[in-house]
Amino acid sequence: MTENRHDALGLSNEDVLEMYKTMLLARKIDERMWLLNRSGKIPFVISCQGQEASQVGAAFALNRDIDYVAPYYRDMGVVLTFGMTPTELMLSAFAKAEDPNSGGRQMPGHFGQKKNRILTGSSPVTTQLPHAVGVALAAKMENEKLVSFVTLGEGSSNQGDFHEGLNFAGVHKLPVITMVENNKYAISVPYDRQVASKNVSDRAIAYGMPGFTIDGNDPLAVYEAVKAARERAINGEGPTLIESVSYRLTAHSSDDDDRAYREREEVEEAKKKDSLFTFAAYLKETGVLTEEIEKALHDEVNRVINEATDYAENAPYAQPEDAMKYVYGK
Ligand SMILES: Cc1ncc(C[n+]2csc(CCOP(=O)(O)OP(=O)(O)O)c2C)c(N)n1
Ligand SMILES: [Mg+2]
Repeated sequence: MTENRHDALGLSNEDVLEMYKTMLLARKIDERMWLLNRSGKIPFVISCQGQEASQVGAAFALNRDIDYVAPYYRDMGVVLTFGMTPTELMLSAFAKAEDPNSGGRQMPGHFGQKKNRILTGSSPVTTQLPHAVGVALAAKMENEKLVSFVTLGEGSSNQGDFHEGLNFAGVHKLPVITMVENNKYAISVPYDRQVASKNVSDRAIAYGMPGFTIDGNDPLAVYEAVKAARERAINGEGPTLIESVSYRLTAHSSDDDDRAYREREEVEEAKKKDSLFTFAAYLKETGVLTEEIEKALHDEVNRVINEATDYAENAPYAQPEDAMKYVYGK
């Protein structure tokens, strides 16, 4: 019998099943989006596949009633955990008027939903980081016991916003957790052509904060790291940099062909560590997930995604005049 690791983290069997279900939901929505894209129904997909464990493990460690998240485009697992629904994600994929992110005016993956404290992001990578630091500054100034959580890719950690934001957070000891989702590529560029240091987390020392590199295929490891970072932040001990290492299982986006720059063997090798399988195996070995529960989860997820797809496909587009809404203030 595999050792039960979730008990020690304060997670019940129901909690870890919920984590698994959210990871499965994210994966299956993503897979459906590729089918819809290839059949000409939606224009673009940017995948979470391979990063679900990082996203869901981290989001579960936050307080979903008070914390703020500034997710990046792959973070379907984060926004699902924070309350965005599969139907809302599909409305965004189909660019329909009811899309909560932008009313169908932005590309998919540009998440933003005020009621769930999901910050609106923009397309230049890493701009979300100073925004998240700003939320943490506001929380500190107003003495609110909450944290701000921001994610980005490892390639994006070379943007100026990363250094400026983290330095400011370190100087002012702000309650912000930065999680770099290192999926080993920035479009076609592999890690060793992007970053000179062994780990992205090595940079934390320069900003006066702790830095950790963790297994991003293990949702429990991610949960543990983010939970500890949250506690430090709430106790006034300041920010943390976490680098969660996994692998991008799909091409960069639906407009990219990754066969041009990486070997199939490498992708096949990475699939052996796919968290959807390894976490399911862990849950089975610890007696949490049975064949019966697994089948019921798959059936439910499929039903939810079918309903979300049908709803979004049949929903109305925005009115042309809505294109100018909220663009300029009055
Ligand atoms: C400032 C800026 N430069 C370039 C781009 C184009 N771009 C979009 S995603 C991307 C790759 C980012 O790689 P990484 O940060 O590792 O994230 P990943 O896509 O691998 O999750 C690039 C270069 C952009 N959106 N913004
Ligand atoms: Mg990357």
